[in-house]
Amino acid sequence: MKIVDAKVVLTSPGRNFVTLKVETDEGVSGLGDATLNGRELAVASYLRDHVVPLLLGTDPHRIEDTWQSLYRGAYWRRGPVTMAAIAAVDVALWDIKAKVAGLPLYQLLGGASRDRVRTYGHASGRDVPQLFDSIRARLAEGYPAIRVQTGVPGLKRVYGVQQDAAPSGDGVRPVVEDWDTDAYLRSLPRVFDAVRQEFGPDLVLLHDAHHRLTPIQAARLGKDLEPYDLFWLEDCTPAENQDGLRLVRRHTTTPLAIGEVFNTVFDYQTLVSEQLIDYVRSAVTHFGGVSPLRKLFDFAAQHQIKSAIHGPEDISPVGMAAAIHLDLAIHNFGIQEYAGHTEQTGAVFPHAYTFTDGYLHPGEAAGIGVELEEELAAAYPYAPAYLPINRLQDGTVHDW
Ligand code: GCO
Ligand code: MG
Repeated sequence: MKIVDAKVVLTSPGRNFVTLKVETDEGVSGLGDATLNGRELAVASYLRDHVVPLLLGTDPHRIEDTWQSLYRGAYWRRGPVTMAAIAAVDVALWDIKAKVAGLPLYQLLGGASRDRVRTYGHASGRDVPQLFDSIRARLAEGYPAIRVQTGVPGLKRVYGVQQDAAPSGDGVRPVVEDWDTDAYLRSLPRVFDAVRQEFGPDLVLLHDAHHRLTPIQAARLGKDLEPYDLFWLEDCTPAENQDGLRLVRRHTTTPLAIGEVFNTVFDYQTLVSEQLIDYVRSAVTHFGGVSPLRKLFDFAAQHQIKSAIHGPEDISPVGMAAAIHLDLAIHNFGIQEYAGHTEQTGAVFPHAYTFTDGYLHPGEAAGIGVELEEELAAAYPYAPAYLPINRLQDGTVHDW
C-alpha cells in the first residue's frame, strides 16, 4: 500500500480547523487534526511544504517509522507547530490502518477498557447568579462533572468566562483582557463556597487557573480550595517550570492537572516521575498523535497518574474522535474534557462518536469514524482570529 496524495484542508465552520487528508493507492483515506488555535497557517504550511512531499510513495502502515522519521529527520525537534503537524499524520495513518483492518481504532489499541467515557463540561458566569444558570444548563445536558470559571470583581474581561471564550479580536489584533491575581485569589474560594452551598457536596467540580499563578500563589489557592473538594485545579502555574510544582504539591492536597500546552513527554519528566500532578492534559492534536500520547499515558500509569485529554472547541471532531478511542482503550483513563462543537462543525465533520448522558463513545465505524465533507468545508473559508492577550492593571503583559 502506498500514500498517493495528502492535502491540507482549512475550514472555519464557527472557528478555524486544519485537517490533513491522506489518500492511498487502494482508495482508503485517513484524516488527522492539526489545528493550532491562533497559529493555524503555520501548521498548514509545515504540512504542505515540508511533510506532504515526504509522505508521497511511503507505506501508510509504517506508522511508528513515519513518526520517527518526521520527528528525528527534521533535526529541529518538538514545539507546537511541529508536533501538531506530526500528530495529523499519525492520526491519519492510524485511521487508514484501522479502516483496512475493518475495526474501530480502539480495537487496535487493545480494545475497550470501559463501556463509556466520562466527560466534563464548561460552566461560567461573570457573577454567581450567571454561573449558577450556566451550571444548571450543563447539568440539564447530562454532564457528570463541571469546570467552573467566573469573572473577578473589578476586572472587565476574564478568559474562559462566557462570551470571552471564543477566539476574538478584529481578525488582526487580539482582544486585550485584564488581570489582578490578588482579587482572583480572594474571590475564587467564595465562588466555590457559593457553588457547594447551592449544588451540594456530590457535584464533581473542576477549575482552570490558566497558568496565571506563581508556585506560592498556586499553593495558597490549592489550600484555600480544599474545603470545596475539587476534582482538580488545572494549569495552576506556567508548568514549563516543572520544579515549581514541588512547592505547590507540598502545600495542598487539591489534585492538579497540567499539560494542554505541552507537546512531548520531556515536558512531563519531573512532573510525572516525582508524581507532582494527578492528571496529564495533552491533546492527541498537540502531542504528536495517538502513538506518543499512548506512551505518555503508559509512563503516567507507573506513577498512578491518569489521563484527562484536552477537549476544547478548538480540537476538531477529528482530534476529538482520536481522543475518545484512546480514552476507551487505556487503563489509566481519568476524564475527558468535552466542549462540543457548533452544528455547522458537525455537518463538515460527520462522526460516529456519540455524547449521551454526559458520556462519550467512539462508535463502531472502522477507523476513527470521522468524515470530511470537503465541499461544505470550502464554504467556510479560513478567517484570521487570535486568542486574547492579558495585561495587569499597570499594563504589564500577564499569562491569560
Ligand atoms: C481548556 C483550555 C482551553 C484553551 C484553548 C486555547 O482547558 O479547555 O484552557 O480553553 O485555552 O484551547 O486554544
Ligand atoms: Mg485548560
